[in-house]
Amino acid sequence: MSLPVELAFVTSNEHKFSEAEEILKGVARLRWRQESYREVQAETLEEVVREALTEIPGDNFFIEDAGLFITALNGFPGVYSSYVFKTIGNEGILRLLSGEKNRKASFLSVVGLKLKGEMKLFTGEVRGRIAPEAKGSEGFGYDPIFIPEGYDRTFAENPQLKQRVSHRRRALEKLSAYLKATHHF
Ligand code: ITT
Repeated sequence: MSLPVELAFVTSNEHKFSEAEEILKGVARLRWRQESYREVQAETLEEVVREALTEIPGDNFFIEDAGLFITALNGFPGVYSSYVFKTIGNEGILRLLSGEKNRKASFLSVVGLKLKGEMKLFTGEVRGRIAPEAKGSEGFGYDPIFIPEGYDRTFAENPQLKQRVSHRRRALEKLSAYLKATHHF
């Protein structure tokens, strides 16, 4: 029996790395390349990921870019999620939505794989809504204000649920299926 493929996850975010390690258990041996890379200004996560994949040196690694897309704000913060989180944060998002009835939002994840010189993208989405107030202390980023569809607690209150239904889980499941199907492991 062949050993699982060894893959590096290039990310500066330790939470993302532990989520991925858990999801890819048995399919890939994950190594953490704790690096941040330049993200171009683009209108979609796919473009950001494609561009970054061509710039990051090395082979047999993947990256993942995520964003929170809020319907009432026409998809904002979307590709600007990182900057918006650093500047106005969860409280700022809640202020922007104060008095707004439509609280629909989605998390999107785009995983970009470079394996044996070939590039491949996998996407995942989880729909939900923005909570009336920030709740919970697990997870990271926008987790305290995001409630997945069909539930009433935030990702930060229920990390086990996040692991099951998240955008990242869905994108990484596709990566996992690809690795299995192409016998790269
Ligand atoms: P990288 O080094 O992998 O880029 P990052 O933390 O910069 O790590 P992203 O650019 O993908 O990650 O994330 C954009 C923003 O969205 C950032 O502020 C994150 O905190 C937030 N975010 C990403 N995934 C999230 C998740 O699963 N739950 C909550 N917030 C998330």
